[in-house]
Amino acid sequence: MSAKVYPMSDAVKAHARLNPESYQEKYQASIADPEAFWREEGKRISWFSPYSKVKQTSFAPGNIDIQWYSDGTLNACYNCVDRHLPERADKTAIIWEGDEVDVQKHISFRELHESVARFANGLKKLGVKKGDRVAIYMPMVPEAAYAMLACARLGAVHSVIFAGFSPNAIADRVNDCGAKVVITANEGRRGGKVVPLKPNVDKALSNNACESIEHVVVLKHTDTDYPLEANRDIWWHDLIGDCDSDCPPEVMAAEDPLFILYTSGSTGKPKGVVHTTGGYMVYASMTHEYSFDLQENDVYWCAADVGWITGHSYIVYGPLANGTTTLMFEGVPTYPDVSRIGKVVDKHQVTILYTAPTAVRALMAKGNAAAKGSARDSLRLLGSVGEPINPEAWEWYYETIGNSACPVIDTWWQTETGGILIAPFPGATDMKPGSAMLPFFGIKPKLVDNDGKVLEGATDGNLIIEDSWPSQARTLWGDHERFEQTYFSTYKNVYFTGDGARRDEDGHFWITGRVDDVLNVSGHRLGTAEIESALVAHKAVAEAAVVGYPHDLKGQGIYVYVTVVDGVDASDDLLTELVKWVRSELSPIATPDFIQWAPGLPKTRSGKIMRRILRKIACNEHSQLGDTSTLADPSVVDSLIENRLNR
Ligand code: 6R9
Repeated sequence: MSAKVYPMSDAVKAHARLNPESYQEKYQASIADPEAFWREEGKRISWFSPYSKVKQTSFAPGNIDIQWYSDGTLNACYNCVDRHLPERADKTAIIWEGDEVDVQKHISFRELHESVARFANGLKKLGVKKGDRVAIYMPMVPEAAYAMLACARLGAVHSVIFAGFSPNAIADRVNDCGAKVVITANEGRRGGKVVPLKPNVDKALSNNACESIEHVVVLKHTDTDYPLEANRDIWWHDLIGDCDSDCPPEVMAAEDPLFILYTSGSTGKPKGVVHTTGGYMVYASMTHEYSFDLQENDVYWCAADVGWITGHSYIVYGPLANGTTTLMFEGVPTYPDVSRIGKVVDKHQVTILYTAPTAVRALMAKGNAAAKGSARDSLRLLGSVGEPINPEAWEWYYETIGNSACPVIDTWWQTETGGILIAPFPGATDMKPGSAMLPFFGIKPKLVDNDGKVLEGATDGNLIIEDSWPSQARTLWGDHERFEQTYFSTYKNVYFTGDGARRDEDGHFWITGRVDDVLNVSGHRLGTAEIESALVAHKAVAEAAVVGYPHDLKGQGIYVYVTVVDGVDASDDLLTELVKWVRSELSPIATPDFIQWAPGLPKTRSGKIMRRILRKIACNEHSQLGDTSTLADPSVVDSLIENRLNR
């Protein structure tokens, strides 16, 4: 399939900070002399004492050592809050949109400072100090951001645990990092449902399962009362009752950890990805500014959850470091109905909307209902993150949500990268639906074959990054060896992303998905994402997931799970049609061997399809599914097993 090219609109080009030449110039400069480039860019952050060192990084086997700005001192909270007080005290820092339609709050930078500093003083009373770990298990409310920033203010290392995780997952994470305090809420709200958070924390801590925990701080977000355990639990409002807002930010070294964020790997045990302070702040702030072509009066909405890296870098740290008005949304795009996103955009006059392909497809499945009741003409720019966006969804997002007037910035990055590494640049690049396009400044992506040989020109390959960048993860908490093993041992002296990618004739990158999701069918390499993309392009298909299974003749066969659009009959005729469709859309090599109708797909709570489970079912190994506790809805698995086709 040859790619359709969408030019950046003249409106974007007219004010964008980059054009094709200036992008090239700046990129070349960043590669030619990273030391000089990042020495200059580091100044976007306020330092208590300046750095003289800039880049001290080694990817050498046995000596993975990543340090940036190591002799500078700063405080991340100061950068997100205090430094804006002279110019932006009355500017809205956070717009909070509640789960219910008519619930919202506006918090100015002055109010943000007050709330964060008071809460930091509260944590201090509980004995939290520099270097301590604090777990945050909160709904999407402003207090979640206050909690993160308060930790940063004290130099405590936060570890946000997504509010959809189960008690076991909480306990694992708390124990791995030895957290002293858990900050939670009695309940959260999501899509009209109440989510019990405090009871989950109680379960996680029961039977002394988390010995490091000394205190639990509970925000009263709904009216429900839960019993507090004496000497352990305290209400948020009681904790801050007698605290004032005088709380000097702790002086932190650039390489002091800012947070730990757990992410899943190929093995069962979650990895505690560690990000430090200086380089992370420089890179989060810079990418947020350039990738979204930030303007002072933007109302910026990243619809992710603070439980994920996207929420860390692009709801809290990046935007607030840049003095941006950032919108936090408690709910889901489909509640009360699919018109919600558009209505929130209109209500708050959102100019930048950053969300995930899975959300786009959920809206797209309902036809044009998502666009009803809103004009969305305040929007200037759209962003996408989290998985490859299939061209069909891209085009729908562009045309229907963005009124064909806003560029779609498809940002490729990872928990481990801390910030965006590959994306189109407003003003500087055109857009190709499905392509993340070009590297950010200072990023050297390369494609290698399975032996690590660097491949040139238009080709497929494994995506590696040749050199360090400031917001790169420094280690895995307590397990530097696993850090090296996971990211620096498949290919020596480079960072291995775990993703596959294609570079086209124009040098643009197309992420094909995790390398373990790439199939080899009769010696032909096929991205599961490519096949899924072809399927989703069919009007009857709402969502599709493709996995491989061992096939006697072809090496791997193609097993497809399809969710049809509401109201469509999952008939035998449609099945035949879809097989034909994939053959013609993609290639006869990609002919599905099995297509199973899936009323629902097993997804993590962040919306990622858990292919591991689908693979097991496709391989007829459903008795060994492993851990399914992190699924949003574990019940979909049973029905998939019951109706499996490869028996
Ligand atoms: C930010 C985030 C990382 C993995 C990554 C890749 C996939 C993320 C993508 C994308 C294609 C994009 N991914 N963004 N694939 N295009 N724009 O999602 O971090 O949760 O750690 O996931 O997600 O496979 O390796 P994380």
